[in-house]
Amino acid sequence: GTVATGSRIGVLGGPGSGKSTQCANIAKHFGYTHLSTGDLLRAEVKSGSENATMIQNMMKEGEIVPSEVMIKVLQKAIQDSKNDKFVIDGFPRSEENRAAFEAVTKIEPAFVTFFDCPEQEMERRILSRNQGREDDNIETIRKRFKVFLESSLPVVEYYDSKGKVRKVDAAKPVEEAFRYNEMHIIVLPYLF
Ligand code: UP5
Repeated sequence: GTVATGSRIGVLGGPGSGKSTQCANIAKHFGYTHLSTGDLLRAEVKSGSENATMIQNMMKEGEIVPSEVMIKVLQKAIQDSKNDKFVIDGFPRSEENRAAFEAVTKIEPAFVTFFDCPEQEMERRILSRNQGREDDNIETIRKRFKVFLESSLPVVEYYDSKGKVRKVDAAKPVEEAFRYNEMHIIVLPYLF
């Protein structure tokens, strides 16, 4: 692989912390491509590709789909976007995800925005979302929280040890949480 240029921003945070909402804002205001890993997987399920059933079953259980599957899906979306500025929403979800993605693509995010939100608020948001997602039931939500704490938080800790984490108070209303992001993108345009 080659080391591509451009801005890469990773967005991590628990289920319902507001990642997708804010990534859509960032994309719209700053010309980034929003790579929603959850949406990409839901599109795979719909398309009925060879991995569709496996992905669907894993998402129903709140489990992390294998790195090689997710990386292929992401690489395709990156190529299709024809943009070198992108926000990666909701990936990597485990240290294994992260190491595999960096090894395969040579892409490391310039910085990572961490959406910090109390579990109670995340649960409230997901339960009031009502978009028919198969994983938006209380049982699966609890599993998603567990996976987040056990597997995804260590990724945030890893990036934090490299001084790359920008923490957002994601419990704030949408507009306020966005202004915090905006400031960091303007002030810290890490390009590499
Ligand atoms: N809302 C948003 N911001 C708000 C705010 N500031 N105040 C009040 N309300 C706010 O928001 C959730 C809801 O809250 C919405 O109704 C919104 O209007 C409101 P959203 O922006 O969707 O939050 P987000 O953090 O994106 O929540 P989501 O539930 O989508 O996050 P998950 O990380 O759980 O879901 P995702 O779709 O990324 O992944 C689903 C599954 O796919 C995973 O569980 C896993 O099984 C699989 N997956 C992988 O295996 N690997 C991957 O790399 C990615 C996904």
